[in-house]
Amino acid sequence: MLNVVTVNTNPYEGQKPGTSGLRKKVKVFLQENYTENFIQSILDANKDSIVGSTLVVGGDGRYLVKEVVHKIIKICGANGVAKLLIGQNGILSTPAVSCIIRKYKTLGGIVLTASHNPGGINNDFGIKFNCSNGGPAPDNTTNEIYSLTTHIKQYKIVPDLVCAVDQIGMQTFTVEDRQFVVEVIDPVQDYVDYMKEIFDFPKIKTLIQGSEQRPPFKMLIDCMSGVTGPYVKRIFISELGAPEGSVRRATPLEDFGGAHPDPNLTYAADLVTAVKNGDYDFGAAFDGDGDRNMIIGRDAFFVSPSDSLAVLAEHAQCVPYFARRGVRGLARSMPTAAAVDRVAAKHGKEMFEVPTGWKYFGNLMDAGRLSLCGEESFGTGSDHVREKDGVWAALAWLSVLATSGLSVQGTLEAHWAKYGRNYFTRYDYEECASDPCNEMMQALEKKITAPGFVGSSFSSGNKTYVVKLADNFSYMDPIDKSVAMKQGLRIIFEDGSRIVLRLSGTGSSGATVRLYIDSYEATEVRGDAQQMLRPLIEVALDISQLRQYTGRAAPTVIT
Ligand code: G16
Repeated sequence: MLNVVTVNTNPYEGQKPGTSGLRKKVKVFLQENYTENFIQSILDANKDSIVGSTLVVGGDGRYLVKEVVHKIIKICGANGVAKLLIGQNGILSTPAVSCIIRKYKTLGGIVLTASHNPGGINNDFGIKFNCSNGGPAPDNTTNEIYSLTTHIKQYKIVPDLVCAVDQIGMQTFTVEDRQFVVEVIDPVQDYVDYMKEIFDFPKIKTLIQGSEQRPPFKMLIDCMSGVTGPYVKRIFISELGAPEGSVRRATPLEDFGGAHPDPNLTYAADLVTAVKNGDYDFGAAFDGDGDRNMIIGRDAFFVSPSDSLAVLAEHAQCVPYFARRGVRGLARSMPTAAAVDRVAAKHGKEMFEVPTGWKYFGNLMDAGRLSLCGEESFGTGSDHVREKDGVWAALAWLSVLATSGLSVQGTLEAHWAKYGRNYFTRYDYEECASDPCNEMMQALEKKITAPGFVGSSFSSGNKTYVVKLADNFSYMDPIDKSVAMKQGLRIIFEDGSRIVLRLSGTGSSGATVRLYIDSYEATEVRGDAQQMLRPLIEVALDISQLRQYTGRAAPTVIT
């Protein structure tokens, strides 16, 4: 029999979850009781249902995941949790956690990831709680967790509980007078089974392997040394018959091989170069925890995440899951370009604009009003789970291409010819000093909400923009009527162009400023997004005084 020990502790400041969980430097989590406090607070926030419950636990394989899995086992055992479902060696992608929570109807799950942020002893770690719907906890739950961290005095632990998380199978422990079960599961099986229900694997296999009508479709998938490696190998190589060489960086590494596991043009530049210089029809990259994706075509033709969502919405019927169930509403986060809005309007679907953060899609999906959604931050997904899902997005694209016979570029060009094109760019200024950035946001909010700003005009190049609306975006959830305030400063012009500024909620130190520019051209004007948007970018830099406040002449990342 194992004993429960109650340990006295003191609160730490700053354990406030951001856009998606608590993300800090590893060394912050290594402070005495820091991690224990946060885990106990998660369990306490669920105090009415924690005893006798089942939770899912897993992470993206980054530095500290294994140690924290062991802490979670010991703390959950002490708090009366009946059962944990844990990915072997603590590995589970974020969408797989969501899938498993839903499939086994658990109380929720604890996800160990800092997503696309770098890993290793000197980099980032994160802990996130997902609820019984499989999605990231909503604001009221994360606020409750945070509040508990501010006055925690004790946590409970079973110090002598030793569990082999490398062995698949059931392990039962007697903790005082209770049975506590830890089931170590194959991290990929449930997820792969689900993908086979959602997609037509034989059809995608024929695309990849080629047929009498079509040569083999060549692709290169970059797992960026994150968690998706085992999922990608099982799905694309074992199930869909892609050649071994179709996959790169497919072994999860604690430090992602020193790389920044964020699938964008800057941090996945290796993939872009390889596809550009090689003979590939398709390229995809996924982030550390497998929820983000980047899609490129032959010659590294880039698909912006906003366009990716619009294309998948337009061709949703190519995916058997949607063909069977139909498509309800569509949604995007506020800064995401409005390409999908046009698809929704054309097909008569409800369209939602939510704040940045996947958690805001959950209620709409649970209420049966939302099927397909996405974010400019390389997130695309559907109501099959309650997280964005990188591998799902790649399979959805292959389903579209297998049906149409078009190339990636051909698909986009056909889409723009039909709907016009939203040009979009995002400028990231990473790890700036926090104070001047906060001052900048305050000053800008004051400026754009002052009388007379609406109706004023700004000129740059040969363009003049007249302000139609300017505010700090707030959102009322149509289902539970909860309100999220101050979700980003936006300036909308008469022609529908938009400038959006917000501070990132996923960084672990300093402030990251994100500037988003979205502009629509109804007729087919061919041009590079950076060139097309130059006048509006200049207007944005001028109104915000961003260069002056941040001291940065240029952004860290341009998407
Ligand atoms: C998280 C959320 C996303 C959101 C993103 C925004 O992504 O899950 O829904 O779009 O943060 O990040 P930021 O606040 O930095 O702009 P992830 O992939 O880090 O979990």
